[in-house]
Amino acid sequence: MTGNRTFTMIKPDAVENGHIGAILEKITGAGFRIVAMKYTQLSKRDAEAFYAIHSERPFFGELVSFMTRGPIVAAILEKENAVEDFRALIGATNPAEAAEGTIRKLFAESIGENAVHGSDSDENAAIEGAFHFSGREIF
Ligand code: RTP
Ligand code: MG
Repeated sequence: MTGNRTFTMIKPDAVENGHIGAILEKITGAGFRIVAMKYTQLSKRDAEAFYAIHSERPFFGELVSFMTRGPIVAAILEKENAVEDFRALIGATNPAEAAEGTIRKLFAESIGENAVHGSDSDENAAIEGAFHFSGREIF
């Protein structure tokens, strides 16, 4: 039932700023169940592979160095309509444009350092979840 799952990362800026607990509270408070979770750090190779779709964009180098500069929390979340509902919960890519009460509005600093990732489709949610977790780590 891939339609019921999404993948997220709490990015290095939010970890550095001490927002892990508050962000997890927002996520579980919105009705998402954590089915997999780890505290880890991406290597340059990991980040380049994860964000390969953006490799031609002008911000790619900045994105890879940001995403590798410190630890992240990676998680798979389960809820009805997970992908769309989670994108609504995190808000627009640019926190300046994110709706009030969204995670990016509350905790993000800039369009590049924007606190959280959320998968943009069911297909990518499955790919991204499998990138970080083996079957034994998903509950
Ligand atoms: P995400 O994939 O992290 O959930 O973010 P998103 O869908 O809202 O945005 P996307 O277009 O997929 O961009 C991926 C990440 O790249 C960084 N970015 N920097 N400097 C810039 O103009 C810029 N634009 C995007 C952000 O970290 C964004 O979340
Ligand atoms: Mg995206």
